[in-house]
Order: sequence, then C-alpha cells, then structure tokens
Amino acid sequence: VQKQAMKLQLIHVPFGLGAGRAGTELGPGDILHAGLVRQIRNLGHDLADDVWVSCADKPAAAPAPGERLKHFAEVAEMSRNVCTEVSAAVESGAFPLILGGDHSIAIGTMAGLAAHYPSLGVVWIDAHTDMNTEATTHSGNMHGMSLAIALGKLRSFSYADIPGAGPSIKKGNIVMVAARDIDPGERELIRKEGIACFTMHDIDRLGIHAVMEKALEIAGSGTDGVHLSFDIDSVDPVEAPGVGTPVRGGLSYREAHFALELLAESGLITSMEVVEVNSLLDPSGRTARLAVELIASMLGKRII
Ligand code: Z70
Ligand code: MN
Ligand code: MN
Ligand code: MN
Repeated sequence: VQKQAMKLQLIHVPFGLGAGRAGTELGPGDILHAGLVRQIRNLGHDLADDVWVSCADKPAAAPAPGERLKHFAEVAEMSRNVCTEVSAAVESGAFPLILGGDHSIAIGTMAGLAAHYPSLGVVWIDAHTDMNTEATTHSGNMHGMSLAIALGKLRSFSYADIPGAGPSIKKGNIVMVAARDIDPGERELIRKEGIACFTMHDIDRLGIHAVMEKALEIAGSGTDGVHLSFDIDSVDPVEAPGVGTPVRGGLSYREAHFALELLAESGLITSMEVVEVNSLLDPSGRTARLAVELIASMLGKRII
C-alpha cells in the first residue's frame, strides 16, 4: 500500500535544554545532513519551505541545585513558539513533521495539534514514558515530563499557559510503545490514570504487529487526528547509539521499521515528530541516518 503524496511541513526545533546532556539541539541539522529532503522527494511528497523555530541555545542561568524544572523559562518559550508553528502548519493543510531537539519539544507540538484536533490521539514510541512531574522527577530534566504536561499533571505548567494551545490530551487517547525505563513516580501515575503502555515485555510476548494494531485501536478510535511522537531511543542502542539515555533491550531495526510501516498503512497518522538524535554521542552518524530511514517508512516507503 503506497501512501498518497502529501504536502509536508518540516519544523526544525534545535532545542536541547530539556535534556541532561548537550547535543540534541544539533538534531535537525544532523537529520537534514543525513539526506531527509532527498528521501521525502523520492517518495513523491511536496515540501513547504522549512520552518526553523528559534530556540535558546545557552541557558540564561545555570539551574539551581535540586531544581525541579531545569531551564523552565527556555522550555516554556520554546513550547510557545513550537505551538504557534505547528498550529500554522495544520492550518495550511500540511502534514507537520517536527524535528528535535530533545523530547520537551513535544509539549509545544501537542499543544498546537490539540488546538485543531479536540480529541487528539497520541502514539508515543520511546524507551521512557516521560510522565514525571515536578513532584516525581529525579533529574529535573523537562524532556522526562512532556506527556505529563500534555495530560495536565504538572502544577506549575500546563497548556493553559501556552497562547493558542488546545486543551490537554485525554488520557484514553494516549498509548506508549517500547517503554523499558520507567521511574517509580511515573509507574504510579500510569497505573493510577490507567494509561495504555506497551512495554518491551509486551512486544516480546505479543509481537510488534499485534502491539501496533492495539496501539492504533487506542489512539485511532474516537479521535480526530493521531500524532506520532517518536523518540529514537526506543530503538536498541546497537542501532541507535547516538542518544542521551541509551537503554538496552529496545526495538530491533526491523521492529522499528515495521511499526512505522504499519502506522503509515493505517492512514491515521496526521503528524509526526522525531526527537533525541544526539550525534555528538555518535561520531559514526548512524543514528541520524536511521532517523531518516524510519521517517521514510512512516511516509510510505516500501521494500517493493
Ligand atoms: C528519566 C527522567 C528521559 C528521554 C531520558 C529519563 C527521561 N525518566 N527521556 N531520555 N527521552 O529524567 O525523568
Ligand atoms: Mn522521550
Ligand atoms: Mn526516551
Ligand atoms: Mn529518574
């Protein structure tokens, strides 16, 4: 099943202050350098002019020791700008493809999408669940909180603080895939809220095909759009070594591709973001090249 040609809007978000280590701010440049535009054109899609979100690259101040929301001012400003650009892309009729950056960029992405899709579904493919709040975080890194913020679970930051944002995301519309490194407070919140979470254990047990079918059922029924948030650290570090927090036991090369091929086939996905590529930790460049290949699978590339 070849996907229909689409108009794509690349939105680059060179932001890394939500992560604990430097380098993800180089992600958009590294992914472009790995040949993204050529791949997209080969698939027959149209590209609108690229949008670059201007982001703080140097923190205004070092985080205080024990800070619960590190670089909060910078994350909040970036979130407002991403929200505006993602919203504009949807309005223009384009498929937004957002390139991070660390996973805190998803705060603004989902805020902007929710303004247009009042019942947004979210497929969150990640080694982590990014469900920490200011009360549960051990690191203070805001890329570990994006989903909790989307659900309205932080006291000090919500979509109400982002001009033009939609409402917070409904918990029944979210599904996590490939999780294997969950903090105790995150586990508690996921259980309490009853959020769907397919861990690597579930993928071992059921297979990636069945897991993705269930994931699509959750994010795709009763929703008016489905966002794919793809953290490259969902893939095993053997294939994706250039990530800030590598966790062994991740998706194999084919599991990752097949998952995205199935999402493409479903025709349900209305936006995508790819985050956490850190080529400073991968001089070989294979992580950025993998990101390009996986994006191509999501955009309709088939083996034959
Ligand atoms: C941990 C935290 C995280 C990504 C690391 C890790 C979060 N739960 N997310 N890498 N993408 O610091 O909150
Ligand atoms: Mn993440
Ligand atoms: Mn992650
Ligand atoms: Mn932790």
